Amino acid sequence: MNPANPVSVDAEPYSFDLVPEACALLIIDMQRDFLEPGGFGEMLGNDVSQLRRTIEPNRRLLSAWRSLGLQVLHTREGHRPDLTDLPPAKRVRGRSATCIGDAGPMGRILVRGEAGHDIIPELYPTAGEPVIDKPGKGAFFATDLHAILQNRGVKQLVVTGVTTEVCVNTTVREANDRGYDCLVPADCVGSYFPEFQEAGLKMIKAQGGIFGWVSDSDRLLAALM
Ligand code: TIU
Repeated sequence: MNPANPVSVDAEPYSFDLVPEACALLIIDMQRDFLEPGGFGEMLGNDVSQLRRTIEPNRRLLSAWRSLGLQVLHTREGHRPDLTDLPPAKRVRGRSATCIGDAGPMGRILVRGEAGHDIIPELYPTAGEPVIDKPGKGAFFATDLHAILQNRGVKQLVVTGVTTEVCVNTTVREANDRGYDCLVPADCVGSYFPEFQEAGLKMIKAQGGIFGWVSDSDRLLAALM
């Protein structure tokens, strides 16, 4: 593969011309707090086992990106230990018995530096892969993600991670408005709700790809490798 030449990825609503050197893999919030019991996802009343099917396809994609020497970035949703960046509205939303910042089995929920806030071991970042700590759902809000992507010549994003209709969709919409082409591999994103998984992907690719493209890891890897 020549990194400067586009490769055509079979996708909906039509094929995606991926330019490897300008296309980063952006893995959203594959944190223990969302994928393991006792974290934020479970605190919100969700069955976290729903998301675990995304781990293996993400691991394959990450391994391919690394072996090709392409760019990888990771994000983590969470807050400062003093919670000064946590909007009061976000803290009390859901009226659950435990809130962001409270102690849980994996440390304080959704707080930076705690075990639950960190990325799952299967997809752990390596040196040179930026980790973007974000206080909101979108990865561009109150972060330096856009600057890092611009400085590195990134124009396209393969967006994976959790959850499809929340942080993945919010980030794809933010990226689209900033001029990035986004491709979402369906098996590499997950929702606690099957109907939101389906709708979340449809919303991206409808209307001629209003926010981007949808494909899957097999089709993406077949084009790249
Ligand atoms: N609750 C839910 O589905 N998601 C989040 O709160 N954050 C992310 O999607 N990362």
